[in-house]
Amino acid sequence: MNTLLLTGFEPFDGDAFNPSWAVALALDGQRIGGARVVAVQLPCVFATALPALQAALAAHRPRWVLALGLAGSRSAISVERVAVNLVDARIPDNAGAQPIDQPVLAGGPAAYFTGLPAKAIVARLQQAGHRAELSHSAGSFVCNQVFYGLMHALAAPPGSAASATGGFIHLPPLPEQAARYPQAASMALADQVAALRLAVEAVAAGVAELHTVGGRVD
Ligand code: PCA
Repeated sequence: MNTLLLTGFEPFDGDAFNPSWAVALALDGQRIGGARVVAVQLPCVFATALPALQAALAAHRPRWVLALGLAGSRSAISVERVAVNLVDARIPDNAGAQPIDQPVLAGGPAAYFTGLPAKAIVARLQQAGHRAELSHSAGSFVCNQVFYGLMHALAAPPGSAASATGGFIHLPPLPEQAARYPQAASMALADQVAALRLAVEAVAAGVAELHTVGGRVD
């Protein structure tokens, strides 16, 4: 059975929770559609997040990769469409580093698009009653760095098939985090887990991207 690597982050900015790791852990070891889910936690540290991701890719050789992170200002599950080659940290990471105006990868392309069928995932989640939306910016903190590094790692060398399909999904805060993120509506862990199960199912089933004409999915 093919492996789907599901990554989540440790808490950051002095918080005690990160829904991205709670959701990944809840789905760890499950068989969803044709995928066996393996959860791996990534440090919220610029210097070590990508090496940890690379190690997980090498150890598990996944067919699919879904990287998750918290977006404290968002009220909906946000399927990210584009990773940019930019690090511009608003707050220090968990090692106290706060890099400003740096590339993720010197000399790399300006951006990568997700490999996920982003609109199809959003549509499925919305049909199931979840708050879900497309996002065109994963920010410029550790999540975007991991998203960019993931897409770079998965980019097929010329003439060869891509090794895995992957992308990034941001999650809203948990109810326990509501006071910390008053600008967002929180979402219960059970709902986040149910939504991500649907997303995993869609990715593992290889659903085609939706191209709506006149009926935007957002
Ligand atoms: N969210 C942060 C980093 C880790 C996380 O879960 C971000 O959006 O960059």
